[in-house]
Amino acid sequence: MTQQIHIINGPNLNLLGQREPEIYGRETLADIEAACQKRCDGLGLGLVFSQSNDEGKLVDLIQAARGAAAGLIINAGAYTHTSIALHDALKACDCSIYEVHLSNIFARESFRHHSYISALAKGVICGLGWQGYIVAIDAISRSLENQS
Ligand code: CA2
Repeated sequence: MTQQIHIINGPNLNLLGQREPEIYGRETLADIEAACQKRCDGLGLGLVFSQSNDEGKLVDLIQAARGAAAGLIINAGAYTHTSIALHDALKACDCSIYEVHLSNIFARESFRHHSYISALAKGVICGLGWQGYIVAIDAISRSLENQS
Protein backbone atom coordinates (compact mmCIF):
# COMPACT_ATOMS: atom_id res chain seq x y z
CA MET A 1 0.00 0.00 0.00
CA THR A 2 1.29 3.50 -0.86
CA GLN A 3 2.51 5.39 2.18
CA GLN A 4 1.01 8.81 2.63
CA ILE A 5 2.57 12.12 3.63
CA HIS A 6 0.15 14.65 5.07
CA ILE A 7 1.05 18.34 4.73
CA ILE A 8 -1.02 20.74 6.82
CA ASN A 9 -0.88 24.51 6.40
CA GLY A 10 -2.29 27.05 8.80
CA PRO A 11 -3.81 30.53 8.70
CA ASN A 12 -3.15 33.02 5.92
CA LEU A 13 -0.92 30.66 3.95
CA ASN A 14 -3.70 30.64 1.33
CA LEU A 15 -2.56 34.24 0.61
CA LEU A 16 0.97 33.26 -0.38
CA GLY A 17 2.22 34.94 -3.53
CA GLN A 18 -0.08 37.92 -3.05
CA ARG A 19 1.82 39.95 -0.43
CA GLU A 20 5.20 40.12 1.33
CA PRO A 21 7.13 38.15 -1.32
CA GLU A 22 10.38 39.36 0.26
CA ILE A 23 9.49 37.30 3.36
CA TYR A 24 7.48 34.37 1.98
CA GLY A 25 8.52 34.15 -1.68
CA ARG A 26 6.53 34.58 -4.89
CA GLU A 27 5.09 31.08 -5.05
CA THR A 28 1.42 30.51 -4.28
CA LEU A 29 0.27 27.67 -2.03
CA ALA A 30 -0.94 25.89 -5.20
CA ASP A 31 2.62 26.17 -6.61
CA ILE A 32 4.00 24.65 -3.40
CA GLU A 33 1.42 21.86 -3.50
CA ALA A 34 2.37 21.09 -7.13
CA ALA A 35 6.09 20.94 -6.22
CA CYS A 36 5.36 18.65 -3.24
CA GLN A 37 3.13 16.42 -5.38
CA LYS A 38 5.88 16.11 -8.00
CA ARG A 39 8.44 15.14 -5.35
CA CYS A 40 6.10 12.62 -3.70
CA ASP A 41 5.28 11.10 -7.12
CA GLY A 42 9.00 10.70 -7.79
CA LEU A 43 9.49 9.00 -4.42
CA GLY A 44 6.44 6.72 -4.77
CA LEU A 45 4.64 8.40 -1.88
CA GLY A 46 1.05 9.62 -1.68
CA LEU A 47 0.29 13.19 -0.64
CA VAL A 48 -2.60 14.73 1.25
CA PHE A 49 -2.14 18.53 1.17
CA SER A 50 -4.44 20.84 3.10
CA GLN A 51 -4.81 24.37 4.45
CA SER A 52 -7.18 25.96 6.91
CA ASN A 53 -7.51 29.31 8.63
CA ASP A 54 -9.47 27.67 11.43
CA GLU A 55 -7.69 26.31 14.53
CA GLY A 56 -10.33 23.63 15.18
CA LYS A 57 -10.20 22.49 11.55
CA LEU A 58 -6.42 22.15 11.88
CA VAL A 59 -6.93 19.96 14.97
CA ASP A 60 -9.31 17.81 12.86
CA LEU A 61 -6.70 17.54 10.08
CA ILE A 62 -4.01 16.49 12.58
CA GLN A 63 -6.39 13.89 14.06
CA ALA A 64 -7.14 12.59 10.55
CA ALA A 65 -3.40 12.05 9.99
CA ARG A 66 -3.33 9.71 13.00
CA GLY A 67 -3.04 6.15 11.74
CA ALA A 68 -3.19 7.34 8.11
CA ALA A 69 0.04 9.28 7.59
CA ALA A 70 3.55 7.85 7.47
CA GLY A 71 4.80 11.37 8.11
CA LEU A 72 3.25 14.73 8.88
CA ILE A 73 4.61 18.08 7.72
CA ILE A 74 3.06 21.11 9.36
CA ASN A 75 3.39 24.82 8.80
CA ALA A 76 0.92 26.04 11.39
CA GLY A 77 1.48 29.71 10.52
CA ALA A 78 0.83 32.04 13.45
CA TYR A 79 -0.81 29.23 15.46
CA THR A 80 2.73 27.84 15.81
CA HIS A 81 3.35 30.51 18.41
CA THR A 82 0.02 30.39 20.25
CA SER A 83 -1.79 27.08 20.02
CA ILE A 84 -1.80 24.58 22.88
CA ALA A 85 -4.68 22.86 21.04
CA LEU A 86 -2.42 22.09 18.07
CA HIS A 87 0.34 21.01 20.46
CA ASP A 88 -2.02 18.55 22.19
CA ALA A 89 -3.33 17.20 18.86
CA LEU A 90 0.21 16.67 17.57
CA LYS A 91 1.22 14.98 20.82
CA ALA A 92 -1.48 12.36 20.18
CA CYS A 93 -0.22 11.78 16.64
CA ASP A 94 1.69 8.55 16.12
CA CYS A 95 3.67 9.55 13.02
CA SER A 96 6.86 11.56 12.71
CA ILE A 97 6.29 15.30 12.58
CA TYR A 98 8.32 17.87 10.65
CA GLU A 99 7.72 21.56 11.35
CA VAL A 100 8.29 23.84 8.36
CA HIS A 101 8.34 27.62 8.08
CA LEU A 102 9.01 29.53 4.90
CA SER A 103 10.73 32.36 6.74
CA ASN A 104 13.49 32.22 9.34
CA ILE A 105 11.28 32.78 12.39
CA PHE A 106 14.38 33.39 14.56
CA ALA A 107 15.43 36.38 12.46
CA ARG A 108 12.02 37.99 12.96
CA GLU A 109 9.97 39.44 15.86
CA SER A 110 10.61 37.81 19.24
CA PHE A 111 6.99 36.57 19.45
CA ARG A 112 7.81 34.24 16.53
CA HIS A 113 10.80 32.68 18.33
CA HIS A 114 8.72 30.31 20.45
CA SER A 115 6.94 27.35 18.88
CA TYR A 116 4.44 25.03 20.59
CA ILE A 117 5.28 22.46 17.89
CA SER A 118 9.08 22.21 17.83
CA ALA A 119 9.44 20.02 20.92
CA LEU A 120 7.21 17.40 19.27
CA ALA A 121 8.94 17.52 15.90
CA LYS A 122 11.56 15.16 14.57
CA GLY A 123 12.89 18.05 12.52
CA VAL A 124 12.35 21.80 12.22
CA ILE A 125 13.09 23.56 8.93
CA CYS A 126 12.82 27.32 8.57
CA GLY A 127 14.09 30.02 6.27
CA LEU A 128 14.40 27.89 3.14
CA GLY A 129 11.15 29.11 1.55
CA TRP A 130 9.01 26.51 -0.26
CA GLN A 131 12.05 24.24 -0.56
CA GLY A 132 11.72 23.54 3.17
CA TYR A 133 8.70 21.37 2.34
CA ILE A 134 10.79 19.36 -0.14
CA VAL A 135 13.57 18.91 2.45
CA ALA A 136 10.96 17.56 4.89
CA ILE A 137 9.47 15.18 2.28
CA ASP A 138 12.97 13.86 1.51
CA ALA A 139 13.69 13.37 5.23
CA ILE A 140 10.47 11.38 5.70
CA SER A 141 11.20 9.30 2.61
CA ARG A 142 14.72 8.48 3.80
CA SER A 143 13.54 7.49 7.28
CA LEU A 144 10.81 5.26 5.75
CA GLU A 145 13.43 3.58 3.54
CA ASN A 146 15.64 2.99 6.60
CA GLN A 147 12.69 1.40 8.43
CA SER A 148 11.92 -1.09 5.64
O1 CA2 B 1 7.36 31.54 7.82
C1 CA2 B 1 6.33 30.87 7.91
O2 CA2 B 1 6.07 29.93 7.18
C2 CA2 B 1 5.26 31.27 8.96
O3 CA2 B 1 4.69 30.07 9.46
C3 CA2 B 1 4.25 32.10 8.23
C4 CA2 B 1 3.18 32.69 9.13
C5 CA2 B 1 3.81 33.39 10.32
O4 CA2 B 1 2.80 33.83 11.23
C6 CA2 B 1 4.79 32.50 11.06
O5 CA2 B 1 5.37 33.22 12.12
C7 CA2 B 1 5.87 32.01 10.13
C8 CA2 B 1 2.31 33.71 8.41
C9 CA2 B 1 1.80 33.30 7.09
C10 CA2 B 1 1.13 34.50 6.45
O6 CA2 B 1 1.34 34.42 5.07
C11 CA2 B 1 0.98 35.50 4.33
C12 CA2 B 1 1.32 35.43 3.02
C13 CA2 B 1 0.99 36.47 2.18
C14 CA2 B 1 0.31 37.55 2.66
C15 CA2 B 1 -0.05 37.61 3.99
C16 CA2 B 1 0.27 36.56 4.84
